[in-house]
Formats: sequence, structure tokens, C-alpha cells
Amino acid sequence: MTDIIVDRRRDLLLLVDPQYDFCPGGELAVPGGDEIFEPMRRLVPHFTNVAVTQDWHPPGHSSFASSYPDKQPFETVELGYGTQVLWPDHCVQGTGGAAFHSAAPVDAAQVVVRKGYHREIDSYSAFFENDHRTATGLAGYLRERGIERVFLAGLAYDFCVLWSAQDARKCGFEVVVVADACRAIDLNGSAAAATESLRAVGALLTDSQNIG
Ligand code: VGL
Ligand code: ZN
Repeated sequence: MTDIIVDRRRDLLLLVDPQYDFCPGGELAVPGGDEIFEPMRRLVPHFTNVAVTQDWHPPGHSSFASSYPDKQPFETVELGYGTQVLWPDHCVQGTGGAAFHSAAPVDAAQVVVRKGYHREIDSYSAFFENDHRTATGLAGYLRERGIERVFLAGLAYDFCVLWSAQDARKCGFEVVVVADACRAIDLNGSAAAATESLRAVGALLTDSQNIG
């Protein structure tokens, strides 16, 4: 049943990190990551406004476990802005793994927001880097274009989709997360925690079949 009607003037579809490194075979593969592209492609025709984010790290990024002598991927480190999960090297600028997956409908996007390009700060969110202060400029761009509601789909549900959805709410946008067009990393229960957090900030969770 279609219970969410897209308003082409004020709604935006935000495709989050649909990149090879987050898909099976990639450096930070999300289980089932490549299963999101079919629902994503079905969503796109409903929208006039589409944006895409691209995780885009320099070599030696502070979120890479390899940048520390004594750390393994998925351990954490305390950085100036708080606790940072450490990842395998992924989405390094200009590499094939950082490229958009060929099945991702990114040609529909009017803007590409790259993030995570400051060596010392990670950026899960499309709106603010992980210090929760440094803006990417996306909120201003959306406001100038009259966007009031943001639909999110992409990878990973419990990191970049979650943080982007939370920040979108903080910036005053209505938020719809399209769950079947997302997949989670699920580190220590982070997928279930993400759903709780999304509900707590007033984000709507739905599936692509309910959007028309
Ligand atoms: C992401 C971990 C590190 C994501 C990006 O896209 O969710 N997760 N970098
Ligand atoms: Zn990253």
C-alpha cells in the first residue's frame, strides 16, 4: 500500500554511500550491501530532487585501523571529538572501491556530497563531520532549494544512514528512512540500536513499496 506520497517540490532522495567498498567483495563489505540497488532504482523515478554522498578518504585517514601501530579494524580509539570506530582502509580517494556501484542510480543526482576527506575527522553524516560541528554544506544547499523532507536509502544503515538521518532532523528536516533500501554493518547490536535511535528522533521508517 502506498501510504507516503512524494511531493516532488519539497522532497529529496538522499542516496548514502552506494560504493563498491561497502558491497560484497569490497574493503568494508556490508552484508547484502548490493541488494539495496533494486529498491533504490524503483524509488528514484518518484523524485525530482536527488543527492548522493560519497565516502572519500585520503590515504592514512584517522578512521583507518592501519593508521595506528597497535589497532585492529572494529576496535575504537579516542580522538579529539570522541570515540571513533576503526575500519579497514576503505573508500580511498580515486580508487575503484570508492567509485559508485554500477547498479546504483546515481546519474539521477544533482549533487554529490563527498565526506571524510579531512584526515583527522571522520564523517558518517552527510551534514556534519564526526565532531558534530564541521558542516558539509548540505543543509544550506537543501534549504536554498526549498527542500523540507529527506528520504534516505543506502549504506550503512547503522552508521552513515543513521547519522545522516539524525542530523537531518537536527537541521529541521522531516526524515523518512527507506529500510529495505538499506543494509547494516551490525557491530555489537548497532542495527537494532539504530532503529531505536531513529524512532527517538522522530524519523519515519518504511519500505520502498509504501512510497509512491
Ligand atoms: C561508513 C563506516 C566507515 C558508512 C563509512 O557508509 O556507513 N561506515 N565509513
Ligand atoms: Zn568511511
